[in-house]
Amino acid sequence: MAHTGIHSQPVRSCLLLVVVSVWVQQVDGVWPLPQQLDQSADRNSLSPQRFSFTYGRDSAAQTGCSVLDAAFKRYFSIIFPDFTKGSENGLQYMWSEPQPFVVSVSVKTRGCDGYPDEDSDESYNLSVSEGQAVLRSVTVWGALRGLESFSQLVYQDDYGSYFINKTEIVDFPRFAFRGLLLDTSRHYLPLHAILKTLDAMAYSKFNVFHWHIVDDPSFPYQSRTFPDLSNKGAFHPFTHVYTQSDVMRVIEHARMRGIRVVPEFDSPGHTLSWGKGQPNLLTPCYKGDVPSGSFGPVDPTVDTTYKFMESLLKEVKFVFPDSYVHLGGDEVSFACCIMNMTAALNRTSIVWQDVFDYRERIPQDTVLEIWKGETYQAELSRMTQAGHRVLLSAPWYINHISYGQDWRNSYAVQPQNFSGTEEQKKLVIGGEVAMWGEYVDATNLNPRLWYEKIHRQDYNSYYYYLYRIFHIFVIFVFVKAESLCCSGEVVER
Ligand code: CP6
Repeated sequence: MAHTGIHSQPVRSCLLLVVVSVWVQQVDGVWPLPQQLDQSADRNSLSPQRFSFTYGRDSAAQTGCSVLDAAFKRYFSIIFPDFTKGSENGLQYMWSEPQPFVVSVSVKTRGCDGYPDEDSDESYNLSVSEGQAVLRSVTVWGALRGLESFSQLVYQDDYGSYFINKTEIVDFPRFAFRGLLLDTSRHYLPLHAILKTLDAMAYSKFNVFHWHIVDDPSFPYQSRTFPDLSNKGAFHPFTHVYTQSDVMRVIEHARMRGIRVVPEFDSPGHTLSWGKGQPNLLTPCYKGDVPSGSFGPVDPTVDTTYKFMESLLKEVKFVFPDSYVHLGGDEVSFACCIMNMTAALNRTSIVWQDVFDYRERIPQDTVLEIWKGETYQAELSRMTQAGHRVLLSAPWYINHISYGQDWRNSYAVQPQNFSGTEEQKKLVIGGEVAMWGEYVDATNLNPRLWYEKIHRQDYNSYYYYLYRIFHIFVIFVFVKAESLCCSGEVVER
C-alpha cells in the first residue's frame, strides 16, 4: 500500500500539471469579436487525419459550390499548418486515439457563382460541440465568415496537438461596408502583394477592396479601349501594369473570400499620368500667352473629354462586376463634370467629400466618402442630413504614422457618434482603411497594414507576459515537487 501511495505521487502531480496547464491555456479569441460568443472550458482534440468539412444535408449548396469547395481546402491548411498529407502526424504527439471531427456547413440560398454585393447577408451561427461543429448561414458569404471564426477557435498546445473548445457563436456585421484602400499608382504593387492583402483582409472580415488603381504618378491599368494610357502612363509598359488577366485574378481571388472590388478612376484631378497617353485630355497651363508645358486637371471645356470619359467608364463597368464605382473628385473645384456622367453609368458612385463640400449638385444615391480628419463628425451630420449614404475613412488614414500605438485611436472611433437622428445614423454604411502609396510599396505594405494588430492581440499586452511567466512558474513548481517525491521513492527502495 505504501508503495502505491508513493508511486502514485508523481502520476498525480503530472495529472495536476496537465490540468493546471489546460486551465491556464488561454482560450483563443475570435477577431473581430462576434456579436455573441459563449465558450466553455470543455475541449475537443482535433486530428488532421480525421477532420473534415462537409455540406449539411439541408444545405442549398453542395459539393461543386466553387466558393465553399475552395474555402474548405484553404481553411484545412490554415487550421493544420504543419500537416502535409503523407508525413502523417508531423509535429504532433497524440495522447490518445484520434477522434473524428466533422464541420457541417449549411447555407439557405445557393449563389455560389455570383459576387458579393452591398446587400449580401454575412450572418452566420456556429455551434461547436463534441466531435462536430454546425455552421449555418443564409449565403455562402456568411459561411465564409463562419469558417474564418471556426479557424480562429482552433489552437495547438505546446506538444503540437490541436484543440477546439465547445463554443456557440451568433454573428453578423455591424456595418455592411468594411473597406481597405490600396494605392497602386504612387508605387506599383505586384499582383502577389495585392492577393496576399486580400487573404489578410479575409482574416479580419474586411469585405471591400477599394482599388485606387491610377493617379498622378502612374497609370498601371492596361485598358482595352485605350492601351496608350498604360503604354505611356505606367512606370513601365510591361512590368508595371495590371493586365486584363491580372485584374480578373484579383476579382476572382477577392470573390472567393467574399470581398468586393471597387475600382477608383479618380478624376478630374489626380490625372497627370492620364495625359501622357491621351493627348488633349488635360487642361494646358499658360505662361502669358504660351503653353508652359505643365497641365492641370481633365479639361472640362472640350467635347472630346466627355467622349473619352464615357468610353473609359463603359470599359470599367464591363471589367469590374461590382455595382459601385469610385469616381474620386477630390482636390479639384469642378467635379460637376464627372457627376453628369453617372446617370449613364447606371452604377452607384462613390465620391470623395470634396464634391459635397463644393456644393455641387449630387445625385441622391451617390455615396460620399469622408477623408478630412479635423471635422469629420460635423461632416457626417451634414451629409446624412442631406440624405446621402456615407463612408468614413478619415480616422483610418493609416498611411499617416506617428511614434507608436496609432491603433488606439483607430479602434476607439464610433462612426455613428455624431449629432443626428437614428435615420441619419443608418446612412453610415461603413468605413475604409486607407493605405496611400507615397511611402508604401511591396516591401513595407504588409507590416504597415497588419503589424500593430498582431501586437495588439498578443505580445503588446503585459497580461500575455504575466501569463507566460505564470505558466513557467507552475511547471517549475510541479517539476520540483515531482523530483522531491521521486527521491522519496528511491529512499524507500
Ligand atoms: N491621393 C488622392 C492622395 C490623397 C487623396 N486623394 C491623400 C490626401 C491626404 C492624405 C493622404 C492621401 N494621396 N488621389 C485624398 C482623398 Cl493624408
